[in-house]
Amino acid sequence: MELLEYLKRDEILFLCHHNADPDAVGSCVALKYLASQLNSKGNYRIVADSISKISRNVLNEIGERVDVEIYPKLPQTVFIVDTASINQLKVNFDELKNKDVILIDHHKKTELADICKYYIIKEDYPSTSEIIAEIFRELNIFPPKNVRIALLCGIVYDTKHLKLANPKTFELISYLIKDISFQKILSLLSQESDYSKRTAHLKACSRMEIKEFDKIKIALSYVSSHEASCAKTIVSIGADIAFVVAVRKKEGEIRVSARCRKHVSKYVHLGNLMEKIGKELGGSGGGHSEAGGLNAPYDKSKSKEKVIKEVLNLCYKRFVDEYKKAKNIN
Ligand SMILES: [Mn+2]
Repeated sequence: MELLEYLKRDEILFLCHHNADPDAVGSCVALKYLASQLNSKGNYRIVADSISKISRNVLNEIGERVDVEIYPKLPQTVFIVDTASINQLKVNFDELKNKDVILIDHHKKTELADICKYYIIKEDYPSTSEIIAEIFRELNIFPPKNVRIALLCGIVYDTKHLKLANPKTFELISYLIKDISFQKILSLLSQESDYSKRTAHLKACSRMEIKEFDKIKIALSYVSSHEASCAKTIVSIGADIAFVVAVRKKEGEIRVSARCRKHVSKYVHLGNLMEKIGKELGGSGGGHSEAGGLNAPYDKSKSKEKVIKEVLNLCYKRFVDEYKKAKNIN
């Protein structure tokens, strides 16, 4: 397996996407363990520019660490894990291009793959953790309990508590779980929505504009943070598709998160749509068929209100264009 040649290297940096979720963290913890089994003298580190609260729960439980850093120093070998596009990482791209980059992911393939020496992208896997668990199984290396907890958390989190699981997911869970309590995994992943998140949900709903096209309810809104969770919430209470913008003036950045119901994703793949709109806005995007996002630079010469309006209009317009094309409506 070519992957193993890279995992045997003496120094490896494992990179998680921004606001690293349990799937990214679990996958990295397991890869780091695998590397250390293959090369006990290796120097291995996991880095993310930020870590989600739930991931912190998991890391505390298993006694592992992820270093929170932006623009980390890059060794010759860099693994990028569970990450669809370069904009989800705070790394020096010019420097990265000259390294041996290995990508392991389950999102739609983007241009990030072009700079990789080697990649494993399995879009049909509900989680990256399953891709990694399968590698362990194939190698006949049974991971220790803390690594299995990390992978199970990744799987259960990304499958939305198994709602998106497929038959293989259950097979891999039964391979991993053995002496681990499933209730324990669920409790590590459960958290009361925090105050700022609930506030953002309520604001997103109160500011929401609802448009309709071909009986599809399209919700457009904006917040200053938690845009992904807001888009998810808006779909859960009735929209067919939601676009939520967050403008971060200080960081000079616009973020858009989109979520939709399955019947919409049959016509428009949100990951593709967000990749397209992201490029149009001078940034990048990607994601899955029912969940996507983009990051783009914020044009400071324009007011926040104007930017929000323009971005939401663009999302609406491009979505309708793609939908019409797919459904053959003129
Ligand atoms: Mn994932």
